[in-house]
Amino acid sequence: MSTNTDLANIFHTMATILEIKGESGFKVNANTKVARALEDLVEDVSSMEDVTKIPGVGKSSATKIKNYLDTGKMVEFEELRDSIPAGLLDVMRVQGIGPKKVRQFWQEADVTDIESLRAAVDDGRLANLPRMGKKTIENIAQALAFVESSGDRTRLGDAMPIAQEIITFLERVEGVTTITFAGSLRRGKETIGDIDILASTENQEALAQAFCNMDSVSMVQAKGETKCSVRLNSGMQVDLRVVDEGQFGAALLYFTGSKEHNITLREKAITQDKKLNEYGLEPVNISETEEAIYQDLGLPWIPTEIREDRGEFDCKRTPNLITLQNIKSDLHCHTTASDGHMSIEELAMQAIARGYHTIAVTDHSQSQAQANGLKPDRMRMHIDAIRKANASMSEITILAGSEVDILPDGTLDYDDELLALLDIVVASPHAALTQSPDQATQRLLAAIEHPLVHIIGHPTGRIINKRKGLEPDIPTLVAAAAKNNTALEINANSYRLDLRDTHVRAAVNGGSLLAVNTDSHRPDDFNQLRYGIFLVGRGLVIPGKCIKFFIPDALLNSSRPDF
Ligand code: DGT
Ligand code: CA
Ligand code: CA
Ligand code: ZN
Repeated sequence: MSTNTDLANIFHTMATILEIKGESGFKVNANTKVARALEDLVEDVSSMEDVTKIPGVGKSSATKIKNYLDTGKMVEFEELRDSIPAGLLDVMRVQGIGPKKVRQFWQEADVTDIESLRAAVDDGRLANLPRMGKKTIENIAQALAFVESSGDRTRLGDAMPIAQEIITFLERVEGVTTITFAGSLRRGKETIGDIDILASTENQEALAQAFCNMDSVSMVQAKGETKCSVRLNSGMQVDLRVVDEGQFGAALLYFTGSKEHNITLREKAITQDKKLNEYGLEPVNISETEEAIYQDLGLPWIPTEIREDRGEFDCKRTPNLITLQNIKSDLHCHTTASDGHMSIEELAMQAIARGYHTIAVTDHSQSQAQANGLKPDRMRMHIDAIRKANASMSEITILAGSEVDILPDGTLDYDDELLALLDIVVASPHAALTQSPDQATQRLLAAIEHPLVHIIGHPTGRIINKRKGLEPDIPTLVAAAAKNNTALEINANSYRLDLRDTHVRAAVNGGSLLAVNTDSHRPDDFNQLRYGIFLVGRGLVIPGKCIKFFIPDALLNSSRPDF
């Protein structure tokens, strides 16, 4: 995570805590404003001479920022965080509970964490609060059950920056020769149980010491020569395993998993009278690296994303997975016209910086009032503005599009006349996400079959660890998408990752097109593409087979790209 993002998160959290504590709106807003400014900031805050140049950053915020840049900590934030019960912020993970409700539940029903919220729901304490309708309680109970069932797993997009920071820090410890992450993180799973780090070093003691003494560690659970386990302030667990350099490949293979992949691999070894474990493959030929071990077992190297024992052993060659460099366009992005934080030009600059040939501006349609969705008249003017920007920038093609709501009954939020003016229509479900599976299937089918729709955006609308989203019949949708040449989106935002890996695989097998998009609202969001790439790999989407999106001709030869 960048320093800008780290700091923005801190200011957002401060705003939330202040609101929970019932502080004035002025104080809350001041922090939110700083957070937003940091998110929008293009340059790295740590390289700025004078942070008061950032809009909204006054003297006192500047002091806090400086404190953080100098020490890696912000005293005021830590004091504020420690002034409320430790589990209170977790309560916000429950969909529909914002700071105001958290405050009410805390003050009036003794809710301090997820567990006490559960108790308050069960014993009727919440229902007895003023202005608390039966429907609201039902919704909270349902959302709470989802949070409870998702357990302690951390989103990939939250775990990855933490792991990278730890590795960057440990790489510099004296004696370390090799260090990398393994486990579900290396496989790019959507959520991570714990972070697994694997290292070789000439000084085990120094590495264990450095690892267990990191600033971010709240508790050391095990500290040995070859294995250490810690819990971080964020709640995540991190395992560090130290292995001999010569056994690194075997250990990396073992600790990357999945367990299911390992078991099948070991069985394959046994049928060849060989023995595979975390220390190596016996009898040993050339088994120092992962590649060599697979080769010794008569297999191609298997990309980490597909090591789930879901058919990967049938690969005759290493599949040629899509990489970040293959992506040359983004077809779902927002500007300040709706709820984005970039102008059309800023969006285009971000795309140019990433070497894209095409960017689509897809702001929200009219029903998304809270996201400042565009009424038809304003949309028409926006289209003109996009075309003007496109004409003035020769380095990139800017498509005029919209992210049009798929209304609960499957109709679209703009009439056909307006949709026909657009180069690209991304149709997405945003509301009524608790519909029955049947209703959801019919709703999405209608959009897939609509002749003016190109892409179905985040088809289920789920939010990882927060909202289950729609549960349509995926095979039905895939078949219809293939037939109608409508692409299904792989939304790369790490809160969404929607379609999910199993759906993507079904879409690939069913022959439908896929579009990996970032749904960017801020400059930093473009970097979420990496999580979409993991998902593309896990779904085995191969270049040329499905993603016609990335071939310039398909996008440039007509004003309405022919997918
Ligand atoms: P997670 O942390 O729940 O997201 O999932 P993983 O896959 O990271 O699992 P974890 O952290 O429990 O263990 C890391 C790797 O170690 C795992 O992917 C495969 C290997 N492993 C762990 N337990 C076993 C086991 O009982 N048998 C085998 N063959 N491998 C195991
Ligand atoms: Ca793990
Ligand atoms: Ca582990
Ligand atoms: Zn969007």
